[in-house]
Amino acid sequence: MGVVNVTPDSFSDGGLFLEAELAVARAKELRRQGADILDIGGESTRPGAHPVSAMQELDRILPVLEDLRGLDVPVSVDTYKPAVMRAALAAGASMINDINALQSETALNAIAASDCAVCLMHKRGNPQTMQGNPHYDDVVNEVRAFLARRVAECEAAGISRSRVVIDPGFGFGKNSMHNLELLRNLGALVGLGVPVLVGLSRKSTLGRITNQPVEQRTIASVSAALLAVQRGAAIVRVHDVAQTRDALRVLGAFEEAGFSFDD
Ligand code: HH2
Repeated sequence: MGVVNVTPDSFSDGGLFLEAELAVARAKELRRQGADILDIGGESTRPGAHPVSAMQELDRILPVLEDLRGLDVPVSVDTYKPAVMRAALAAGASMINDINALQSETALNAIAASDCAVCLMHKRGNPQTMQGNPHYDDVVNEVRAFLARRVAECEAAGISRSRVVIDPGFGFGKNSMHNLELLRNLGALVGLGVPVLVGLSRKSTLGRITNQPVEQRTIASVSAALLAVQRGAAIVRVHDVAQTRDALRVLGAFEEAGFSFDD
């Protein structure tokens, strides 16, 4: 999944693709580089970000969606607002990526009324507050239980499991240790039986580990994506598509050759 942020303030590519033409060109470039899904976002959710109105978000993403209609790749929209979900689906999006796991009022209805795919992400708190000393007794089990509950709520609302993807929400109310624990135990989420999406690309945990600024985190991000896929992630949400694709090709070739990591 290749990320295109149509925002002025995203932590890694804020302001680069705010013009619709630039965002569309970036989306097409990521497609050429091998993205199987494009994720378009019109509001930053980095720690400390300020929310924008549904109208502002739509002003940013609708021209991009219109232009991407007919491209040979599914388009996802990163939003937690039901009004944006509805308009994005009407404009051709086929997936909604919701960092709020469809907990906003009427979000379940908006998705149930369509046949789109949906990503349910775990987070603790909101972007303004979420990095203020997050605490868990058992991060893996707490995140797992939350996601299992949200998948069940979706099913009860008429959204079949076959449309659902889950995501532990790296960095959303989690410190570096929580993130690493979740990555190491990704199998606990894979065991829920729906595809798992992982978004670690360029995140501050990788900055802390490598001591690199956000624009120098490609190698760390590719390494994290590889670890995630080895542990069962079905989708990795990344900014550096070409580099990630090559790494995943090596892993794919290794696995196809019949070796395993126990060899
Ligand atoms: N991370 C970000 C945004 N959306 N969605 C999912 N499902 N999982 C994630 O880990 C995730 C996400 C944050 O990254 P980015 O979009 O690059 O930055 P910003 O929120 O500042 O636009």
